[in-house]
Amino acid sequence: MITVYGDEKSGNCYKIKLTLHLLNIEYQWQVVDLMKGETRTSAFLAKSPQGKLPIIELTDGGVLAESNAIIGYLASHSALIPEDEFDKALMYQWMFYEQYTHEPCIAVARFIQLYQNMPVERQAEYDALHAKGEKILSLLDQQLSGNSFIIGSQFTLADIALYAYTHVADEGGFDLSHYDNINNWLERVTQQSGYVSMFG
Ligand SMILES: N[C@@H](CCC(=O)N[C@@H](CS)C(=O)NCC(=O)O)C(=O)O
Repeated sequence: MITVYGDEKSGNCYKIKLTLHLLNIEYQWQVVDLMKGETRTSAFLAKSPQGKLPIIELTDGGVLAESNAIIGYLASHSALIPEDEFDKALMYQWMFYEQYTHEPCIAVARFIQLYQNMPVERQAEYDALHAKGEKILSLLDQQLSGNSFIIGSQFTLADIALYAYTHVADEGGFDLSHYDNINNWLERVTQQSGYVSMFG
């Protein structure tokens, strides 16, 4: 059975859980509390030299890191990855966008607010992330105008990757109420067969 090492509040870890549930794959979840320094222990670093969550460990001992690589592995040959090569590339385009632009902004603002409880020394950074974050959310809202899902009519890994931190963006101080397309899309994601919530 696959073992997931993860922190329940982490959106990157939630991507793995959501994908496993959508695909009805059995797994066990090993809690690693990053706020207690459990990603820095020698036992964890032996599995994950970067000291980052999530990772998965396979029965043959293989370990995989990076949330979007993990969901790509789990979803191989499933309908979560388009067969059409251009659509597949569009899916990757949005998954790279999530990692390089969306996550470092939305997730970091959420980390400062939710995990760290707004330390004064990070206020300026938090404010700057908010200015960037509104642009990112506007772009996402625009992409979803006329599209049921991120790349069009098909629900793919790009939706899972972007859903993870968008649906909890309010915990980073973002007001999603005026992003109608995002809200309709968030709702559509919850209607996917096998959907599980972050703490479900
Ligand atoms: N690009 C990585 C990001 C991994 C990452 O930053 N993980 C955070 C939790 S969401 C972590 O483990 N932080 C612990 C630390 O930096 O000590 C991914 O998508 O998996």
